[in-house]
Amino acid sequence: MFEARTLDAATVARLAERVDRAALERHTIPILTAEYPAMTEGDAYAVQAALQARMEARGVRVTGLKMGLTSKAKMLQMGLAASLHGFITDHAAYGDGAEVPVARFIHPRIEAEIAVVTKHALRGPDCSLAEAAAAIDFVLPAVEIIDSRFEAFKFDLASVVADNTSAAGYVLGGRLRAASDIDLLTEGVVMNRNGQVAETGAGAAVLGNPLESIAMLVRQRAALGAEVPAGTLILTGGITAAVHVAAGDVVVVQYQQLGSIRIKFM
Ligand code: OOG
Ligand code: MG
Repeated sequence: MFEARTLDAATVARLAERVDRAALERHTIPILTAEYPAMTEGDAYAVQAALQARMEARGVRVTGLKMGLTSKAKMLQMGLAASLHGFITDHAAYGDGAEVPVARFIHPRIEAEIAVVTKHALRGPDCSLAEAAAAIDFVLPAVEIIDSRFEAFKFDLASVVADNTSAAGYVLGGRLRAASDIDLLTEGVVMNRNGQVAETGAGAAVLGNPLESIAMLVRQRAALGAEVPAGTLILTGGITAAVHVAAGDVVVVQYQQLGSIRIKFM
């Protein structure tokens, strides 16, 4: 699924450090393919894993997994037509009503997503939509905060995978629902910023069905020799294009049946 790796272990470690430092120091860096044009997606997931190890070594806790570039709106916005995955952490995990300092980020954007928590492990290169559906414990709404470490929020696939798919934080809220109580395809979302509708969409924007995003995550993890354990929080990807946020912005994301999430950026 991912092209073979071309970078040696020392280079992988150096690129992980470069991305990590940019996030910690909140400054942008050139895309990694500027220096390593032949870098593959396989290399990029190795850098992402090295980045995760660095973060965990200083006490950051991985709280789940995320899919990205799963909707046409996001693919068009970023100019990339392939879905990818990364990890999310407790570093900037917030609840409904949170006041989020924008100084924690470089040039943050937000995305309205449907999230799930699994009750069974999922594994294998052939994971189906039905298997994904059967593994869901409950569904909940999530707003992801993304923040590219790359200049002008522009990147190619290998660079953004290495940068942990721009993951920077997330806000959970709304209400938990059994998957059987929700039609994930028609679940509507309205993103308001400062009292104005910024984006609207429905669950089917995510790969035709957010469950397909979960199945694809499992297949991608399988290609890397990993599974998705029971109890994993999964963000299935932005339904609409991402929206810029700045200090003073108040965002309210309303979901049809999953409740709403309010965030104030400070
Ligand atoms: C990459 C991450 C995209 C999503 O939900 O589509 C993503 C990016 O656009 O910076 O998280
Ligand atoms: Mg996202």
